[in-house]
Amino acid sequence: MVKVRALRLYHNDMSVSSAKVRIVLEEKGLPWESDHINLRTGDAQKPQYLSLNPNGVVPTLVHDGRVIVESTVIGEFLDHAFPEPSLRPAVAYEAARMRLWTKQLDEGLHAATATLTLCIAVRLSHLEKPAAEFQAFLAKIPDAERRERLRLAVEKGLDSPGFAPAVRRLVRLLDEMDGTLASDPWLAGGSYSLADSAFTPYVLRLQHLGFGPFITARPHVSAWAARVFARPSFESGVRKWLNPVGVALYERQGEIAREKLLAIAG
Ligand SMILES: N[C@@H](CCC(=O)N[C@@H](CS)C(=O)NCC(=O)O)C(=O)O
Repeated sequence: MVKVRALRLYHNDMSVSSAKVRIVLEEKGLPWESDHINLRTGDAQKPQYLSLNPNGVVPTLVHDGRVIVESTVIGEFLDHAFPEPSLRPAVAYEAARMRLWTKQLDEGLHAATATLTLCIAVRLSHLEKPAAEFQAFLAKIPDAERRERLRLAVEKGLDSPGFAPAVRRLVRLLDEMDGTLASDPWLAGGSYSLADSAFTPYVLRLQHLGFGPFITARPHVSAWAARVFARPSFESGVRKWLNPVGVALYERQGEIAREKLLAIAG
């Protein structure tokens, strides 16, 4: 029996990177303490939080007083520190496949999903603010690339220069997933792994943001989504945290963006 020292997760209800870690915690049945960070009011940019996570993003895990950032790294840490049940395939080749999936998320897919979310939906909550308040919010974002992405999303919405490339990248992802899942039940091969837990909230986000027809058109992705959404870790790590007002906004705006999404996807 592994002794579980205190695990505290700084996270946000609707954040995909946070959900990614909550699923791992739930898959492993680990007890954890929640510290909810309100991203819209800028809690992540406050000095106290920045001292834990200098990037001003969620999630951050604190284990026994030690801080770990970056959701992919946190997932790997949890799997190493609490090996049962293992979320890393025992077969070396499958472990490599798992890493290639999670690497892609860190090297562009997360950014594409963030662009999609900001341009379709989140921009509306920033547009409601007085301009000076939004400028002050922007100025506090430590990373220049993220700052520019938000500025353009708020200013230009679906006409933001990053929007169409992000849609095309995410459609390509669904094609790649469908290809893999045509011959294997899980993304890395024969067993559920950190790749499946990581992509679960992203596919849900796509579903919320008008990508439903793209998912339905790919039968293997649809069947995989049904399987991961039916796991108990989805209920306790994702569904229970979803903010109904946020989901309704995403779905409404996703519907409005649908025509443009279909035109871009071709
Ligand atoms: N590479 C980071 C990305 C984290 C990230 O971008 N988190 C988003 C939420 S999903 C965030 O905190 N955004 C800050 C904001 O919206 O103000 C990770 O995987 O942990």
